[in-house]
Amino acid sequence: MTDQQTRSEAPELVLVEHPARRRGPDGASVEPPEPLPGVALVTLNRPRALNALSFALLLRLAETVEELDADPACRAIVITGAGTRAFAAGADVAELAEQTAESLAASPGFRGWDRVAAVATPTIAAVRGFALGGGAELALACDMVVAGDEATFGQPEINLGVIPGAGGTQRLARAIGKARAMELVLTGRRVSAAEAERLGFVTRVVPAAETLGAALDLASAVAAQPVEAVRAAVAAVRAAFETPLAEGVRIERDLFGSLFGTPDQVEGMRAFAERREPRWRAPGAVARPTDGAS
Ligand code: CO8
Repeated sequence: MTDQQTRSEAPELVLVEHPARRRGPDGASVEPPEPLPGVALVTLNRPRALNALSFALLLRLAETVEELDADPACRAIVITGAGTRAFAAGADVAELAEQTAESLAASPGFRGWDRVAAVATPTIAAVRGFALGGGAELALACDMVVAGDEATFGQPEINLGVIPGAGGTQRLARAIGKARAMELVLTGRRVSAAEAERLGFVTRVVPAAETLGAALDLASAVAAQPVEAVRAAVAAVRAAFETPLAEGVRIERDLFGSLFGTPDQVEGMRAFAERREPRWRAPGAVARPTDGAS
């Protein structure tokens, strides 16, 4: 992928910056530009509709993260929304209003969230403004969430006569517990970034203008770690969401074992013995320990 690459079919729906550039405290790229090796930035780009997730946008998003996931030079993905008002205000309600049970069942739309959640590369949502409905579900589908202090999360679907349909009832319940998830889903109440952090589905809250920069810095820190161990850790922690405890512990043990004999395991333990910093392998084609593990 090239810097600021877009696709010809729908050039404005999703933007890609790979490698991403470091941002300053105002959210602007630092000068001179400083590429962050291994970090990709994916921007939902329908700011006038508060980045509402139309079927076309979801498809493009899923394709984009999967392409990045297949690129060995990409070691962490940040997903954000264009503009300052919203990460994403949900699925596109105008489009949803025209659906039937049958058309939805046949639609690949739901798979957009699943496909983002399934990539082996760690993902970070950088949330400013509204993350509602499918937007909150997209943040929940990411591995970590960095939120601006004015961000607002919520599952307002009940106010539309429906329920969360992109994993919200499941991922939210697992992230914050049944009683709290039930209240948010049944009332549609919005929560602030501070409350979301207290509830446990936001990794970190930062001043709004610093959101993207903080998410990119976090991604950069992850991208600098040994890649096979990162992917194993991602798969193991995700397994905690997907499996009973005993099965998750078994998956963790298998992944732990799979790292022994890898160059970075040998280097990491040798560096410890020699009291020096480890020198991890540069990004490149490596086996993916997540295969079949999550
Ligand atoms: N879909 C489509 N357009 C939207 C959406 C949306 N979810 N949210 C905002 N917009 C549009 C508005 O229509 C408006 O467009 P226009 O200027 O052309 O009229 C523009 O964005 C700006 O919005 P507002 O004027 O409403 O801005 P406000 O600041 O007054 O309000 C809110 C901001 C509170 C975020 C408000 O826009 C709102 O409530 N939006 C809808 C939130 C919502 O209900 N989200 C849940 C949608 S359902 C869902 O996500 C289900 C997910 C599972 C689906 C699975 C499908 C396969």
